[in-house]
Amino acid sequence: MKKNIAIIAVLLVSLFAMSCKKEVLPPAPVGPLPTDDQLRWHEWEQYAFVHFTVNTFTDKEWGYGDESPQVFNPTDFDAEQWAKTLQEVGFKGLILTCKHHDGFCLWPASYTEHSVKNSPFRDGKGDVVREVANACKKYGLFFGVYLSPWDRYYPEYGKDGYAWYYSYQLSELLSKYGDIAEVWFDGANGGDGYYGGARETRRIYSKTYYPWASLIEQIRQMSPRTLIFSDAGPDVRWCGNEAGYVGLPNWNTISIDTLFPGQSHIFDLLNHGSEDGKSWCPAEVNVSIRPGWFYHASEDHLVKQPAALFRIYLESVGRGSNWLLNIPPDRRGLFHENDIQALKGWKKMKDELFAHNLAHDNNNKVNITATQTRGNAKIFAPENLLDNDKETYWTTDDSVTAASITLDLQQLQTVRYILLQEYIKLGQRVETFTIEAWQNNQWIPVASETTIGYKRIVVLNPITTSKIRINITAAKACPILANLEVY
Ligand code: FUL
Repeated sequence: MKKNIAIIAVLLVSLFAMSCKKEVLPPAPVGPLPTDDQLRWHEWEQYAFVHFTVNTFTDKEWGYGDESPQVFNPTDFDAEQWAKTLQEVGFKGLILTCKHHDGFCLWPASYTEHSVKNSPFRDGKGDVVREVANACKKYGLFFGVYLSPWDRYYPEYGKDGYAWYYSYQLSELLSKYGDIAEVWFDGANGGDGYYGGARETRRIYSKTYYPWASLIEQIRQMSPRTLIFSDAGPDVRWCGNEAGYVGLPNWNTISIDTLFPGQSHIFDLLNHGSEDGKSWCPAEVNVSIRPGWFYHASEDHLVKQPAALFRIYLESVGRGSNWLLNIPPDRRGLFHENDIQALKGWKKMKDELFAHNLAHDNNNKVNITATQTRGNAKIFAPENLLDNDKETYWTTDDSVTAASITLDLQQLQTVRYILLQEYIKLGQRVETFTIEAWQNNQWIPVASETTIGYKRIVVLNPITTSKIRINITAAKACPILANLEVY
């Protein structure tokens, strides 16, 4: 009896002690944070840009604005062919040039005759924007719009009467075509143009000529979930080049109050972002699958091949940005066979290289450990890096900004890629990290890197090893990692 009482007393005391034990709290957020819509944006990773207008038929890159709407005459237009192709290769959406610099509108826009309504397309009754928006919906893709601020057709461009016209066009696109996921504001402003017959050079200062603040406000009012892209964000920024890469380091933060669309000389800043930036404004990498943005038959043999596309993927998505790949339809109004073949080749290559995640190999019972875990709590343990759940993570105590994770693969494997993801909901933190591989009873350095962000794919010289060690060497605050994959 006495013995039983003693056991019960011990149990009660330990239960009491356990309940008194302080709950280990998650780290506090650091720096600017992504909004829910920006988090959704990060998950898109790759999507298509579609440049299509009179230029497709005049073989130009920049229409002057004097093109007859009659030239716009795709013989076999099929937006579903675009959407189906994109869906098959894992692209998440499409952004269409509803109006490029030439001012020709792909929808029957009000207050202008310069549109599809005066073209032979569907006998002047067609609406390319509608057909593309519907095709996207059918194939589960998001739809976004590019509306060139520069308009080489419109007589009032460069004068006072343009702002309302542009804002009206924006309202048509935002109100008639269902959900608009992203609005793309181009920073290009070349100067000369047709301008209703004036045929002259009109220079504007982008910062003050376009009413950016009220245009942004208009989008927020009409379509609060639409993300706004420009050189200056506010939601997504340009990556500073059209060559298909974002820089290293790549910070998702930048001070957008110092930027405006159409600025020059800030390419480097856009390419890298800034660690102490005051806004979350990640970079989007826009690049064309062909040398030009519009279709030219003469470039049919210059379509980027799967290996080139894969490299761009690694240098955009693999560096924590999104990839906006332009695929220009031809004069039939279809994606060209060569472009489709290249896209499918890229998909196959990516799927094969990332087919087998060595860090998730259950048969081998991989083992993961960390030099430090926040409060020694299970909810913050390194195992969270391997559980396929982006909401769970490994993190350390607040005082720790350098720590290592070791992944024991339990057998020799050849490793080529290491994929890491930060838990960006609590801010981008990691400044530098290194990777080592276990060989001949010692750790061999195999990579020395900077930022991680939403996703980082580190390309290694293939190395045969049984253990990988990731050392976070500096961070803005305690590191928080949500995912680790090894290929
Ligand atoms: C540039 C434009 O001038 C090109 O024609 C193209 O639209 C590209 C995406 O942006 O600024």
